[in-house]
Amino acid sequence: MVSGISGLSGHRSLARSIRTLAVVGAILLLASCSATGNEPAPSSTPPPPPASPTAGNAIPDLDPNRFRVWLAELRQEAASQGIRPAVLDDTLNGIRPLRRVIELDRSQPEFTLTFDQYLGRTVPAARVARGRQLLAENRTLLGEISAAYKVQPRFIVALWGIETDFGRVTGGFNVVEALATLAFEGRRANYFRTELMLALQIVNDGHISAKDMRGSWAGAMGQSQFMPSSFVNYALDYDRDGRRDIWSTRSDVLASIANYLNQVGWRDDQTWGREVKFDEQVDRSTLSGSRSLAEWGKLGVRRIDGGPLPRRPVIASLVTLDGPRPRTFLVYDNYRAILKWNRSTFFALAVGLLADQLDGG
Ligand SMILES: [Ca+2]
Repeated sequence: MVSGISGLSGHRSLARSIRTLAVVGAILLLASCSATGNEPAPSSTPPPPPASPTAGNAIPDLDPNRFRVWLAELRQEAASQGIRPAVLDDTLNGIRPLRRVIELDRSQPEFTLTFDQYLGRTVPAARVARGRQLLAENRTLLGEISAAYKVQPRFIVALWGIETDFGRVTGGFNVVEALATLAFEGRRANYFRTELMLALQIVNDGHISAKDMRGSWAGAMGQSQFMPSSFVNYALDYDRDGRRDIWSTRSDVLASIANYLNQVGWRDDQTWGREVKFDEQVDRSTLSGSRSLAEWGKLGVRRIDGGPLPRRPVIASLVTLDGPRPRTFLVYDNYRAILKWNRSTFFALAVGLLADQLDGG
C-alpha cells in the first residue's frame, strides 16, 4: 500500500488506488503493497466511490441501531437465497460496523510513490530470494498446475508473493464484518452487498468457516486475495477435498491463481513484456499504439541492454513511466491479463519484473 495510508493495501487501498489511478498517466501508486505489511487489496478491484466535490472524507455515522435494522433485513434476504440459519448465526451474529474499515477506505495517500520506490516495497531482494526458494520447493506441484492451466510457474509465484508475501500477510479482518461495514456505509453499497452475499454463500457451501474467513479491510480473501466474486469465478479445489481453500491449502491457492490468469486470457507461450530503450534519434512522442515487435524494432526500440527485440510474432504496446528516472516497457497480452487482476500499472509491472527475477535464480 501505499503506505502512506496507514495501512492499506496496496493494494491498497485499493479502492483508493483505483481512484488515484484514474489520474494521470503515470499512475500512481500503489497498488499493491500488500505484502509490505499493510493489508492487501482485493484482486478484483472494487469500483471507485462516486466523485463528489463536497463529499469529503468524513467518517459517516455508524449508528449501531441503524446497523442492526439493516443487518436484520440483510439476514432475511440471505435466508431467502438459501443460506442456512446456522450459517447466518455464525457469520452475522455479533458483527458490528468497523470504523477502521471506513477509515482505510477513505484514507488518502499521504504521498505518492515513484515506481522505483514502489518496486522497493513490492519486489525487495528478500522476496525474490523467498520466491526462488518456494519455486524450487514446489517444483512438482507448480509443474502440474502449470501444465493444467497454462501459466508459467514464475508468474504464479510472483502474484502469490506480491499479493500476500507468499501467504504471510493475508489481512486480519473478518471478511463478512468488513464487507457488511462497506455495504452498510453506502458509497458503493451495491458492489459490497453483492460481495457480502457471495461471502455468505461461500461459508454456506462449506469452503471455509465463518471464523476462518479472514481477509483485507475491503474483503480480499486468503493467500490469493480474491474478492468473493473472484472466489466464485476462479477459486479451485485442486486437492479435491471438497473445499476451495485459498486460505491454507497451498495447492488450492496456487491452482486458483493460475486458473484466474488462464480465464482472463493468459498465454504460456509468451512472457509479459520487457523494459526497453530507444535509439537516440527516436522521437518518442511519435510512438504509440500496438505494433509487432518487428515494427517496434524498426522504429528504434531496443532491449534495455541495447540488443534487438526478440524475433517473435508478438503484438506489443509501450508503457512509459515518467518521474525522476523515466522507464519504458514494451508490454504483451499477458501484461493486460495481469491488469484484469489489478488495474494498476505499477502492480502489473511489479508482477512481471518479480517473475523475471524468479526465473533468473
Ligand atoms: Ca481443497
